[in-house]
Amino acid sequence: MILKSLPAVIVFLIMWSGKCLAAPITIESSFDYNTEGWGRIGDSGSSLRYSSSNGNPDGYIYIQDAARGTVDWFIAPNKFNGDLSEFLNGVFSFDIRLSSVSNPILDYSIATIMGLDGELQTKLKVGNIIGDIRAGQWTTLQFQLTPDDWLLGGKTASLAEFTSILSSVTQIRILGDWRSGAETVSLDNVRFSGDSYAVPEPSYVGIFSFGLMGLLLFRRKSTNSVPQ
Ligand SMILES: [Ca+2]
Ligand SMILES: [Ca+2]
Repeated sequence: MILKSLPAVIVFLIMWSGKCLAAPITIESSFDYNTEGWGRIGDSGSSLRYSSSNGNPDGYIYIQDAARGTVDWFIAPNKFNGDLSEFLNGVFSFDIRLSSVSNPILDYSIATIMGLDGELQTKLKVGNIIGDIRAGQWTTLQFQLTPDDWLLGGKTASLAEFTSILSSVTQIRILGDWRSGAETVSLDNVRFSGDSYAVPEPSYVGIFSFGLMGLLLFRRKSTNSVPQ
């Protein structure tokens, strides 16, 4: 009876061990001590700065926008680039703090993910959330790493397009220019989070299965040798 069910037991244990190998994965900047390699692109008069206190909590970075007409963006460092496909179905999140919410530029996307095959832009735009943001307070924004939260060329990306870009990320930008006019935009706790589902190594599965088979054979032999 035991041996008849052995294949089912092995399949179950392989599936179970695969689940057990799922591990949370994170790429994160919390700016505890410095800018962590973050940069800025945009207005030549604007600047990227660091503060060791008054973040959410502790350190944070901020852009002081000179308002000379070019959009400012925070640029993520290299650790946020490359193959991020393991984060598919995960979450991209960060905390933002605006010095002012008046005269918002309503049609700006909040963040972009550039890959070799295109640029994903958040469907969420300034105009969608500015009413929920209070000047001077931290607000957490979250984006699912699925096609539904992103636009590619103005349309919802297909899963294949989305995965392709996530597999070859060249730059991640977060909006540092939310209103018409000068402002200070602060950023903290930038995070990619998800789960990694490692496939069990064949050798590991083989050893595990042979071990299990040996154990069951031993048990069967022991049972058969019990005197009547
Ligand atoms: Ca911080
Ligand atoms: Ca501005």
